[in-house]
Amino acid sequence: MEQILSFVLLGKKGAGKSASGNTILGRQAFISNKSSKSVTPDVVEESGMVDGQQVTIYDTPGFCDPEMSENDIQQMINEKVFQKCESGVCVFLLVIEADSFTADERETVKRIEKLLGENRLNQTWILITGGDKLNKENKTIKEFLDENKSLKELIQKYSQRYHVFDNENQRSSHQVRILLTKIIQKSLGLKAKTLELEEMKAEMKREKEKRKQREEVAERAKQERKEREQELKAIEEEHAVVFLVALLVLLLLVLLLVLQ
Ligand SMILES: Nc1nc2c(ncn2[C@@H]2O[C@H](COP(=O)(O)OP(=O)(O)OP(=O)(O)O)[C@@H](O)[C@H]2O)c(=O)[nH]1
Ligand SMILES: [Mg+2]
Repeated sequence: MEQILSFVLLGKKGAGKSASGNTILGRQAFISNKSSKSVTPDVVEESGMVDGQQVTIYDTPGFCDPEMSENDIQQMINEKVFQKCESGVCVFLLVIEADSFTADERETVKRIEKLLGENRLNQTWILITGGDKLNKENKTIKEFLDENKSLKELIQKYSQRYHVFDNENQRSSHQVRILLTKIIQKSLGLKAKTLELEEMKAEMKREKEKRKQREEVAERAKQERKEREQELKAIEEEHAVVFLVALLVLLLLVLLLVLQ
């Protein structure tokens, strides 16, 4: 692709927009940290080469910041983003944290969709941050989405245009390459079937391994239960023998006493 590819990071305050921008560029281009107010108060533009592709990223202030009016944010994005980036290929990344998709977050999505308007929606992708947290919980993205039906529905509405980022692992260029390939292939009108298939296969493999692990644990528990039952049975039998011997001795003593 010859043209500059622009990414516009949009989302709720603290969703991980700036961190995702850093992951894409592979450097600390944007300030990212936990704060009660918006860490990014203005639109910040940074560029770089990503996987041989010239990329420009527009990081935007978070929605739902009590210190910024929504009109201000909308006006800012209109002037500093839409008017600039749309001369080339512009992709909007709707950043959502891999956590429960609350009513508040759903409302933010609606506002962003309104800001983007119908025309830009098919250039919009959902970027789920916190992939590391899912990994720690040993949860696949499929399992996570099954637990969060409204997010799953949102992804369906976006024709499965979504990707998961682990911003804790910003050196992993693989996750960026997959995102880029998916986007480039889709924007060229090709389907990213190969990659989707690759991801699906990897996901199926992970699920299979997890199922196998669960079966092994269940089998071990079954084996241990069986062993415990056998031990108990052996102890019971031992007790029965001791009891019988004691009874015999007692009878013998009684007999001896009677005979005397
Ligand atoms: N564990 C984990 N933490 C993340 C991830 N992405 C972002 N964070 C953390 O989430 C916090 C907020 O990230 P930012 O990148 O500053 O979020 P933002 O959306 O730019 O926030 P504003 O600019 O305030 O709107 C930071 O502490 C990040 O380290 C991720 O993938 N995994
Ligand atoms: Mg930010």
